[in-house]
Amino acid sequence: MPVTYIEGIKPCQDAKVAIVVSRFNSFICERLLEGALDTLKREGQVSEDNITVVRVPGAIEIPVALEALAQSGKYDALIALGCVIRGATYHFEVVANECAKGITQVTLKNKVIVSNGVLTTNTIDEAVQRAGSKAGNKGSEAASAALEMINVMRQL
Ligand code: INI
Repeated sequence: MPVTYIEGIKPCQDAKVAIVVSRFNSFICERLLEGALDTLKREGQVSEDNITVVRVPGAIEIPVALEALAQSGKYDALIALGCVIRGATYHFEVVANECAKGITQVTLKNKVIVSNGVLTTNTIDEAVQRAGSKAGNKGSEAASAALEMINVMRQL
């Protein structure tokens, strides 16, 4: 018996994708959004008509918006984009952990792909590095993972 391999390619022209992006630290989050949109369109060949962007105040609000989008049943994948910076808040752990926990809950409860592009960094400089400079663009990576997973899930 040959081994069965299930793996995803990236192009996904018919995919419907929603992105939830935080306004907090918007100078970083907007770069993540640019990266995600570029990857969805260029790598995934996803039509602009099939992409929805939802803006929320901060990382804490990301999971509830994801939950509503997941419940709508309209999307093949969701992408979460945000930025939590340790130096900027005393409740870094609360914001970062609750956001991450909520994202995992939404994806497992609804069996919908939620790609996590929420940066959690020690400094603003680390965030800048991951938002389109020397450490790449986490939004683009999240979009790429979403595309791959859409094609994986369609085979499962
Ligand atoms: N939200 C973020 O997305 N990033 C942060 O770094 C942050 N800090 O520093 O506090 C942050 N706080 C706001 C939070 O996400 C909620 O919007 C707010 O608490 C209202 O519910």
